[in-house]
Amino acid sequence: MLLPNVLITGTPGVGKTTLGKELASRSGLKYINVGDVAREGALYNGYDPEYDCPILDEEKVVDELENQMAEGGVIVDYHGCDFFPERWFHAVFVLRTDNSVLYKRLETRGYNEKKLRDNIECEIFQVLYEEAMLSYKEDIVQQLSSNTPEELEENINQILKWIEQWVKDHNP
Ligand code: DAT
Repeated sequence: MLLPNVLITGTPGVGKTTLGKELASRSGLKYINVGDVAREGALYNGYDPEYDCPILDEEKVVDELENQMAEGGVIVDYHGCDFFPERWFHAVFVLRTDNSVLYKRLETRGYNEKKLRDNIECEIFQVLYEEAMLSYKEDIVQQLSSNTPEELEENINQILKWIEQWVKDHNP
């Protein structure tokens, strides 16, 4: 059976992991957190002293995921999307969160002032939405508001419906 690959992207803290895992458990698709994959395989090619974090080796990450993506039925979670092959994804969902709500979530994570400011700016300037619109066909990119548990539930149901329709359309 053919199954779609779905990308969940957006600024850190918008709810990608929460949504991605729940979606996987309800749809039966496989959940992949790119940050975890990189950590487990040490897929880095440097260290960014300004942001105090390792730099992702994008080529190695793509190589690592290629086989699973080719199989289909994968939900990918990452706060970036311009280095994945465009052909991988059948739908791209960009989660969006209001600044005040996002600020509180990131503060809870213990982010320092700079990291907080950078991430809030990233959301204000809709960096991930623009990146998604530039990297994929516009008609497969969709923004979803992710401020409340009610919206989380709505988003999960909306994506589940989309998956169901895709499976119907591609498995005659
Ligand atoms: P991300 O994976 O984008 O970094 P997350 O899934 O870890 O984000 O969520 C960050 C925090 O916000 C976490 O405590 C769960 C909470 N959260 C996520 N989506 C939410 C929503 N729609 N409404 C309320 N809280 C949410």
